[in-house]
Amino acid sequence: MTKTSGLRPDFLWGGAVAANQFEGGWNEDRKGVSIADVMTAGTATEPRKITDGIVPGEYYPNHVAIDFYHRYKEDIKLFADMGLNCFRTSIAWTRIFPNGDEDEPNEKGLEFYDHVFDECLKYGIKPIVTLSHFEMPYHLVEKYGGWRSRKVIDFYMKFAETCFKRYNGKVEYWMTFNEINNQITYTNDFLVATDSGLVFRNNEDEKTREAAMYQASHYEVVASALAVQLGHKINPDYKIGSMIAFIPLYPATSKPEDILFAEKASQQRYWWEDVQSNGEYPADLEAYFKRTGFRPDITEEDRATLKAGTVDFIGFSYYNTSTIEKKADNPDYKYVGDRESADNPYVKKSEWGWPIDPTGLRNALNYLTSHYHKPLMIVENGLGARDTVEKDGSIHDSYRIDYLRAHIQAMEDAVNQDGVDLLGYTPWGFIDLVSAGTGQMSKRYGMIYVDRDDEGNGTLDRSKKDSFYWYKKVIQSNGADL
Ligand code: P53
Repeated sequence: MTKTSGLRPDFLWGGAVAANQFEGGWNEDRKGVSIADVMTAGTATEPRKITDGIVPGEYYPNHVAIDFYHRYKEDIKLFADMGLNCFRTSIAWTRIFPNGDEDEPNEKGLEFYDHVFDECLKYGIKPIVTLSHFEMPYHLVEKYGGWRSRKVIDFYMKFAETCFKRYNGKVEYWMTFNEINNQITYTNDFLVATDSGLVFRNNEDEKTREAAMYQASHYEVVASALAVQLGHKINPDYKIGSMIAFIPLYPATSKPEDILFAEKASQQRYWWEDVQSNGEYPADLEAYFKRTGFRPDITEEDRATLKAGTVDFIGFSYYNTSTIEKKADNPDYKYVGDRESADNPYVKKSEWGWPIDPTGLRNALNYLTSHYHKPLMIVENGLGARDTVEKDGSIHDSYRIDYLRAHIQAMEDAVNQDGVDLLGYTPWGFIDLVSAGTGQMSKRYGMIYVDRDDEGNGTLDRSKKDSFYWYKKVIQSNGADL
């Protein structure tokens, strides 16, 4: 008998990217400027700048990215060669509505995704589409303050409706917002700008940022719930999911306060999923709003919308765990992100400081299943690492294979031993692309190499790394041959 992985026979094996990090063609065929288009390049320690519009002389790595816009045919052929049966990408909002508040969509932008999806389907690759992945129109940021404004719900809905109708018959799986919960770290300029178009240029204090984050988040979960309902009306077979950045939070010690803190911090980090999956705000957040006097604009009608628009599945990214500590100056058990973190001596870290913890993925799958009881999809996972190209052009990325193998094994354990209902696995940046967090090319996740460096030099030629051949074999065996 041949070995089987225990994964469902129709398991979705793919790879994931986002339009702004890999398409390029940033101002072609009437595409508008997105929030990602005004971000410069940074490093592991130096943050990307968010400039006030496009500033001449600055380098914006997402403008050309890896030029998928002009190379999609050859690229999709490579994806097919790898054996993918699905491909997760996003639709650049600014290709469809360049400013975000137009009445009519841009036909050229719509055509581009027709071509991309048709090309995928030709090879039996199912597109899995995120509507909003860090690329809201910059015009909406400037004119409306991003998702601070309720009006943005209508603009988003117009975009969603246009996509749901146009790609009916081509796309079955959708996600409404990418990593909607990154903004819990509202102290970080990048994370609130990419999630919600919140830009703070006047050194706003933490309270102001926090209030803006909760308001923006509320409008987003309402928009998500409306999109779920509308999508199902347009095509009852659509599977529409949420997408959160899942980072299991470990207590630094067994001190009771640390254990409680891990729980309280998870509540703060994951309430978006409670709303999108369960259709209502969790008790601890309602209590927090009361206690602190935050009063987001949440109407009774909004609450009914949330209840009626719960998601069909949960998409999530998993890269690492985080270990946190209840510090003495944190009586309110507040969790923002980095500043509560503690060292974990039991896990190694990547060059960019991200802990490497495959067991954490099994933990994530268990947590999500026991909290929400919905089918799950791992829509991002991977290792950002520097690669060396040998004289003969080969790339021996055994570190990446080791990372992916251990994580796939953990996910199979979760399915076989824990009964998790898992739809698919799409490792992040399976073709090298621009890092979101740093804007670098050198932080590579790919199994396909792209010849481009952090300054924008290189031929943009594609080549296969060792991991390409390895992953192909994994897919062919439906995960049995790791
Ligand atoms: P990069 C923060 C925390 C977790 C995931 O990230 C994150 C971020 C933002 O940096 O982003 C997701 O490129 C995101 C992708 C991103 C990927 O993880 O910073 O959905 O767009 O590229 C990896 O190494």
